[in-house]
Amino acid sequence: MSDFIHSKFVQEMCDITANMYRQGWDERNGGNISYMIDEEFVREYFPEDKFIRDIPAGFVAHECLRGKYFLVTGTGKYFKNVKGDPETNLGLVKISEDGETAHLLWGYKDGGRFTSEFPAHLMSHAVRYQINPKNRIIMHTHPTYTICMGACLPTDEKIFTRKLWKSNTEAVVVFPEGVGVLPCMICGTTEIGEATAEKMKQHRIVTWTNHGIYGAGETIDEAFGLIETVEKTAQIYMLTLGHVVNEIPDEVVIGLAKLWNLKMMEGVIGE
Ligand code: 2HA
Ligand code: ZN
Repeated sequence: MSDFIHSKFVQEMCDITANMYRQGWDERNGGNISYMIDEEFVREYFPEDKFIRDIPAGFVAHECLRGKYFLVTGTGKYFKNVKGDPETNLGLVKISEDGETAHLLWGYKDGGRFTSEFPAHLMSHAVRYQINPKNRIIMHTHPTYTICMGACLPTDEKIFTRKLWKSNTEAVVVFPEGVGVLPCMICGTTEIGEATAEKMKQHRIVTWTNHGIYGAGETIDEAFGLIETVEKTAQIYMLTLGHVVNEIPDEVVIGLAKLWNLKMMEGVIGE
């Protein structure tokens, strides 16, 4: 049995947090990630559940998440520091059978706990998991141009999605279901967690106006790929704002979706 710190799960978290920090998205303690890990993989490192301590979940997790294991970034921790000390900056928890407690198996070595956004993550996990049982990742970060774009547009997901689709031909292909948009809200609350999860019923990406973005995926690559494509496109939009001569025509956006046999979010193009 090798040590969990050398598992691919911890390595993936180290690599992605370092990468996201280098993008300039995760200043100070900005951003958080939760990674659902199947029991069969947990057992490779922990033949039985031996808990270090219990942490109140802060809310009641949905039934479909009870007994599940999550590797989660710690509250107040900096993405830039995860790679150098994963055992302090990350924790592996099991959600209790009543959904009210997180049992700690590994990590948070300094006595810490999971991100304050973990309840919001779990609400989104529950929605995405029920839509797609292969969903494993919820990722939150503060990508600069996405935040700029949200500040320059009405908080309307059809308008936001349309601007993205018409700025970069990759956009409709990567997120044909569009981007969910929330207005400016107080983060760390149940309200924003519920509102995000509600949007996650239709979208794998949800922006928080004046704050950042939530992405979901089966893998770290999928969740990150969604976010980086939104961010790259938002950068194109913001750098060309007020100067565009060659906007992507509606028929090209529709043609791309047809070529790849994708179901587009309705009411975005051609109205
Ligand atoms: O974890 O990003 O939204 C810090 C945050 C809160
Ligand atoms: Zn944030």
